[in-house]
Amino acid sequence: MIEIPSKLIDKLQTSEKIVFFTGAGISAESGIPTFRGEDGIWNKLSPEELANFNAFMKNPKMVWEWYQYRRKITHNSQPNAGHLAIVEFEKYFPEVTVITQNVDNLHRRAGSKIIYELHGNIEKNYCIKCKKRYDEDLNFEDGIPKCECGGLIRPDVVWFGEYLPVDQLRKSEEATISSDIFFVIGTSAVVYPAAGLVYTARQYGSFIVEINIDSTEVSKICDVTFQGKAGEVLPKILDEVRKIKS
Ligand code: BV8
Ligand code: ZN
Repeated sequence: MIEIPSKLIDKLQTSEKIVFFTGAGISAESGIPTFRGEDGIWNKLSPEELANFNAFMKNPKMVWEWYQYRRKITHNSQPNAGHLAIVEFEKYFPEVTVITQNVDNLHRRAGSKIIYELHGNIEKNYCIKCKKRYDEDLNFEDGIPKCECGGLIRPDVVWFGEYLPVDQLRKSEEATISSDIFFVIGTSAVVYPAAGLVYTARQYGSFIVEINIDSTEVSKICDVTFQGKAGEVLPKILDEVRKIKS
């Protein structure tokens, strides 16, 4: 039975600006494996071997196979009750912002209006030589998509050692600073600078609510922590919001 603490109910009553900061855990119930859980994709191959530029230049075919595998999973997956509950919040609060570390496009497919993608989007690609964008289907001749200029095409995601898109990070920081409630959902909060947003939220006095099946690096600085699945807890909090706002 999921209990909503009264201090969260009080906060929901008076809040206007809500931020949902999400990680791979919110897409787990859509069938997309997380990175570091027991079924995590990085248990077999480490992130250093796959999600970085040198790995890509050394073995573009292997890295492309990994992204094509993940792209197939995301194409066959649907937004789950957690993504959809976040969209419903937009009916009850004047400002709802999604800041996601996920590249699976599920918040967009669920219908969220304001989304900042800190680590890129698996549906997008660009040529590393001339930067031409290739966001439609790619043609894989010998397993590696090539640009008309002859350059290698890569997924438009942020790899380790790469900078996050400056405008997405700046807008995420602004939304975090002015947020009344900052939800941290389905993230192990070990990857920076994204995870730093939780500390920014705390520094500026946001009410921080964690939803995770485990405890994490940031659990101790949250005002409320739900030990549960995002797809179950978020709809329960939404029910509470409907009661308050009706
Ligand atoms: C940067 C790519 C500046 C896309 C990802 C050495 C050199 C350079 C940088 C560093 C360095 N050492 C450290 C760093 C910083 C590094 C970093 O933070 N490393 C960590 C691992 C120590 N960061 C960077 O490199 C960043 N760039 O710093 O640039 C710079 C530039 C040059 C030189 C120096 C510095 C770039 C970070 C982005 C990396 N790219 N992905 C892709 O292929 O996906 S990170 C990868 O991890 C994903 O993007 C993912 O989003 C992110 C975080 O993982 P989570 O989303 O939290 O997922 P995880 O599996 O970990 O956890 C899932 C959680 O869900 C769990 O807690 C689980 O309990 C929970 N859960 C499961 N099921 C459910 C659930 N919760 C609720 N309900 C459920 N049903
Ligand atoms: Zn090119």
